[in-house]
Amino acid sequence: MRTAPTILHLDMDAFYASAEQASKPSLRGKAVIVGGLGPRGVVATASYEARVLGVHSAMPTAQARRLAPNAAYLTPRFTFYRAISQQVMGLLHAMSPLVEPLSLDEAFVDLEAGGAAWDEASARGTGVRLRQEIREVTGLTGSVGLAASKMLAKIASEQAKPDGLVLIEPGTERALLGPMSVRILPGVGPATGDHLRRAGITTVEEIVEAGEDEVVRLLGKAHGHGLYAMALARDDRAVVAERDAKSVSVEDTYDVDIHDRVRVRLEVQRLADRCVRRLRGAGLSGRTIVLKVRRYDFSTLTRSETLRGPTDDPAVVREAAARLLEAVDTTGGVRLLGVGVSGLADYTQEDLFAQAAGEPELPEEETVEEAVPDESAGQAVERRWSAGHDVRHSVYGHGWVQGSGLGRVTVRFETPEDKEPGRVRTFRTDDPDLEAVDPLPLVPGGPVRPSEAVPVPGPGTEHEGRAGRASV
Ligand code: TTP
Ligand code: MG
Ligand code: MG
Repeated sequence: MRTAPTILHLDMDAFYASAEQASKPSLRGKAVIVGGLGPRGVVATASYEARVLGVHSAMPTAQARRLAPNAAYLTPRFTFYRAISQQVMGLLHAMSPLVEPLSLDEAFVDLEAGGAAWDEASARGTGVRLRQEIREVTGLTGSVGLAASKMLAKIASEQAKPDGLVLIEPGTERALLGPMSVRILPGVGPATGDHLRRAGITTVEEIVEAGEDEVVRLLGKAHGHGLYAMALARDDRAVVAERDAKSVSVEDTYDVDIHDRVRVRLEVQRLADRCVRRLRGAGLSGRTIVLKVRRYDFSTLTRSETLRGPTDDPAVVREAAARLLEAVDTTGGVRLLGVGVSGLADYTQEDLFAQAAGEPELPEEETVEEAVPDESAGQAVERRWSAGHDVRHSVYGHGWVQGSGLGRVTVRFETPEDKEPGRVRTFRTDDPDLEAVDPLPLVPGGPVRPSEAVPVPGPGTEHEGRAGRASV
């Protein structure tokens, strides 16, 4: 293990909610909840003002409404968040060639690889500068952890939240970890935590005291050894640049195009099962499920869904692939289908026992739909305006949808540059002066859309796909 705290972990603060607050002056300092707003919706995230009221990610939105009835409830705008994410990742890439993104708002950076830092002082200076740059470029705050290993860097950024920086001095790791809950260790989710607790182990120290043999007896060989090493703060995992991340995938080309939707579904299920067999065979699990479809006209598309944690559970992969397929039009016929899993983890899963991976991400961006003729009735269906999405009125200018229903839509007219909350006006949902538009940049001149198509880790182009182990 290295002796200087030169592994940096960055995580943006209340990412989706902060982006919305930066975008909408009237919501700054207020409880903001971003998530699915339908009856079965879940909270994606809550602003820190809403967390005080007990609202948190993955909570049913209905429950959040009881806890925070006066909060602003918004549907997510993934394209907007992705654009901000790219700006942040760009700053990280400028520091080092070794950047390992974990999600839109989170990444590890090896500062030594870029020569950006070599000791404690230079590491701290780099972290401080990064936080300033993020604020200047995106208008948002991110928290930084610095340590000699990935595990500790991530713990440090968690401690730094919100809007802070924590550096863990090499040599102090074990003393720091000892009294912490076992849940702090990667690979210990609720189920593994319970399992250990029933054996009388609740803190990291108690794992060490129990001894390696006992931990292996409780959790099995692969995970037991790994977890015991983590408890001793031994974590040699390297920061792996995105381009080195491997995927496992399988695909089939059909002699005759498949037209039958039921058959297409069946094939996707079979491919999902085959993909999981390979994944397991390589001792891997992954977070991102990818579906590839080549249509009769050779147009090829990939769709992907990132789960909460890595999985190698066939049911989870099958369900995700089926969900992705639902969004793909296959009416003209299908020549090729593929299923892949990427975002691979090779030593541990989010939760060894529970595999909390079944949670789907929120559905792709709900966009404001233009009037669509209702074929059955021959009438126009009411235009739908999603809460939180940006609009433009030909007279009043730029604003966002505060709410809609009963044929009315309420818009607050304000832009990210405004210092004061803007005015609210109500219109008929079919008002021709009102149109859906892209969000405005948070910082003047900044982008609002991802600069290029986000590379989707797709199933390999080789015949049977690739299988590989993320290099460690
Ligand atoms: P997180 O980094 O876990 O959370 P956060 O950025 O909202 O808050 P903080 O880091 O300050 O604790 O997740 C990043 C984004 O990912 C989050 O803003 C929304 C999304 N997300 C979900 O959609 N569902 C979830 O269950 C979680 C945890 C996050
Ligand atoms: Mg975050
Ligand atoms: Mg995060």
